[in-house]
Amino acid sequence: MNSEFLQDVLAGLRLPQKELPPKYFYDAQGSKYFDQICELEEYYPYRTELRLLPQVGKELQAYFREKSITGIQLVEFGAGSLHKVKPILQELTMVKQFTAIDISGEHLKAASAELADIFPDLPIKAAQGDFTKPMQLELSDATPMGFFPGSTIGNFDPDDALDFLRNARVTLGSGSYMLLGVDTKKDQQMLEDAYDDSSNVTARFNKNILTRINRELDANFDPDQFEHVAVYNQQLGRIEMHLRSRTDQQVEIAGESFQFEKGETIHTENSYKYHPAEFEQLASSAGWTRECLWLAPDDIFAVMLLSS
Ligand code: AVI
Repeated sequence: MNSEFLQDVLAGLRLPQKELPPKYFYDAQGSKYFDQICELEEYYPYRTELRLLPQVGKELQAYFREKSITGIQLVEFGAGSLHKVKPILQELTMVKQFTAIDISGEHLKAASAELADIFPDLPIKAAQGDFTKPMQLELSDATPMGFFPGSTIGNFDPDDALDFLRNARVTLGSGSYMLLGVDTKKDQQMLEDAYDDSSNVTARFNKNILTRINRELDANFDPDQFEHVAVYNQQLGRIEMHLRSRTDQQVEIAGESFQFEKGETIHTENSYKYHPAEFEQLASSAGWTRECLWLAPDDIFAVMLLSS
């Protein structure tokens, strides 16, 4: 049994507002559900950012040329399936080396091999590790640029986002750049629909964490007895996902009992949304300066270039 997973689950469910860390969504099934989410009509962030990236890559090439920068080493944080880096690599031809960092070594190896088929002349390195902490990477003398797409930074609480941005500066070193995808504040209905889609894929993604706990931690959740909830918390500027108990019930996990009252929730994820100026302020507290900003039509998604 994975003891860190068990300890995190027990600690989260002992809190007055029960919670589970969202990083545990992503077992093999959860990652498949997430890929399905990215295909949904309602989930605008994935396709909106992907459509913006060819233009971003093209303009970055001109931007760096103007600064007499001739070589970039690109470092993707939390690289996952490496879909987003392709349009950047296609346009930003001055990338001399690409390093992908991810917690899951297996996934990373497969995705890196696929990328190597498309860009056979590009040196590609896969670094397994916790990218939220400072890391020692083998960097060449080309200018480092971090890449953190998908608005994954929105899944960190603002304090953790600040820590990540500070640590990324340490990992990338002085004179580095950072390219980030940030989901913006917008119409509440559009936000809530993106996290509570009509085909219930996000509901399955959310409940899958209970199935995973049952399988890996000797627990007896009945996922059908929980309901998927996604609400926009206006005050905190975040979508919150919860699992709401449909009834009074008791669940056993590795010998410990947990009581749920009807209507009580387990808070499973936050997805923070930022006005570009708000995010710029956060980045500046971590020592980064905003250099460029690309906005999707109707400002529904932002991509930002920061310099250290
Ligand atoms: C990975 N992350 C940026 C997604 C998001 O939009 O916060 C995770 C997600 N949760 C539900 N749908 C998508």
